[in-house]
Amino acid sequence: MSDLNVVSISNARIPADPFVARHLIDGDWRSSTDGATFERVSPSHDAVVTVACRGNLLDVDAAISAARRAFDEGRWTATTGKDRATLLLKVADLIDRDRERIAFHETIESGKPISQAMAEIEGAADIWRYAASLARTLHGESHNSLGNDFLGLVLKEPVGVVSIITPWNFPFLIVSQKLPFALAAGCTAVIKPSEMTPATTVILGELLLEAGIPAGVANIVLGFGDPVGAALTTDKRVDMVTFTGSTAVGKAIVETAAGTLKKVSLELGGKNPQVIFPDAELDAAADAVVFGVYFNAGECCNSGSRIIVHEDIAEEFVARTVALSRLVPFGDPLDPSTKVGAIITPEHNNKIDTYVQEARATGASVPLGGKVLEVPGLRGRFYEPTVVTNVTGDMPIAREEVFGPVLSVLTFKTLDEAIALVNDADYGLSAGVWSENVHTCLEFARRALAGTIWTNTWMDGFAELPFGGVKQSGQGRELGKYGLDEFLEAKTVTMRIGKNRE
Ligand code: TXE
Repeated sequence: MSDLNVVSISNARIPADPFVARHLIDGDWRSSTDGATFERVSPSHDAVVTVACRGNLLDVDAAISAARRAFDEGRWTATTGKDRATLLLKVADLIDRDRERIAFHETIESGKPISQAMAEIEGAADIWRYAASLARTLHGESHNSLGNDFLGLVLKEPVGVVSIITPWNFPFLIVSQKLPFALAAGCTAVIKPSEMTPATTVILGELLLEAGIPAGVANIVLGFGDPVGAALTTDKRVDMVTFTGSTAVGKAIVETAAGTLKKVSLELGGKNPQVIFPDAELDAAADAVVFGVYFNAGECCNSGSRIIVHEDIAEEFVARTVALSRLVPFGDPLDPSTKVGAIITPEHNNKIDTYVQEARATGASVPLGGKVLEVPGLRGRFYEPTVVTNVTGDMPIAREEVFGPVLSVLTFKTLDEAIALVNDADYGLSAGVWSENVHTCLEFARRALAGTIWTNTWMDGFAELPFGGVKQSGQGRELGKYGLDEFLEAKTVTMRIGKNRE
């Protein structure tokens, strides 16, 4: 452990009183009908940081009724794009105003470093602003080439009531990739944040009320997948479910939503490869690999957890990666210098370790890390930055989402072999290529099966560009104009016109 860069304990402290999180239903903050609550314990300090109301079926029913009423009465749909944009921009300004408070709660609930939480909140504000621009430019089509007797209109109408179910790894960012687009489209919503990280969605609810959102347009129900999440996918008054989380729950949602044939949009897991060619700018590639695998402690659907490196440079590239990994500050998430914080739960820390030990037992080598990390002064759960080499394509560590700070290294000889390794996966979220040859990059971009391709970079995201997966990484897209389209239906109006009407 001594050769790792461990940040022990910062001066920042966990508050003595936990954050109290209630449901937001029809414009009011409410406790659960049965008074039940649950606690969230900080992953880094082992202290209760949030006490949240534990939703039940009556709470879900009240929230869906409110969202349905708000939609059907036109409380939101009847507003102009300008009005919606004005509200979204106000929310963005309030997010900026409160970013330190939001980032602090995001950090103490999730264990992510405070500097990265701040960047996440700033990115989220930018997305709210981008969605405001879409609210003002939303339009349909007219078709005047149907002959003299007909005019065709395609109206873009809101889908209706949307259930938004989010995970714990980027709680504020992910709700911001969904809700502002739903609101820009004219939908109303019921949001269920992860039971691990409810606080920042509740703070968003406060900001929505302060910005003047009408009652019932955005509701929040706190609690667990069973019963809250599940009820939000089966109720026939809900028109669409948008979900980010595990592939297993995504599949379950497709089944439960099928009963009422709801529209379902899913952003699920990934096992994202980066292919490194010998002509790549290796310093930049190594930097990006280290960032890509340790960012958010690897608890990231876009984690660059699978490196496929040309065999001529594999030894040198692994040596650089290991050396850089030793420099990354791991430890107390509240210290501004920390780059990698705590793991979400003790169970998840054990799961990460199991992947590493299984790989070791079946022939892989572990030149760096490979065990639970002790951080002096903290009673939390951390995992060492870990590099695993001699990995083969059939090992679980190369195929499944580890969701931890663990890099698997495979090697290749030819472009065809690299593409075959990339595409031999159940997932297809993102993939990267490092080469100074533009033809290599373009061929890779066209042949790799993934929703996003990065060439000579990793994990850069823009509100303007769509994000989502192919294969078992999901369906539908977030962000960009595609992110708005998810929440719209096309309605065709065929008009008979002109003199020959009778
Ligand atoms: O996710 P879940 P978890 C992966 C990652 C991680 C694993 C488990 O590998 O280790 O998933 O994480 C709600 N109907 N990702 O357990 O269970 C739940 O309450 C409706 C990848 O946290 O999928 C939470 O709000 N909803 C991912 C949300 O679903 C249900 C991000 C996500 O929980 C439900 C997070 C049900 N039956 C984890 N069961 C990514 N794409 O980045 C649970 N939920």
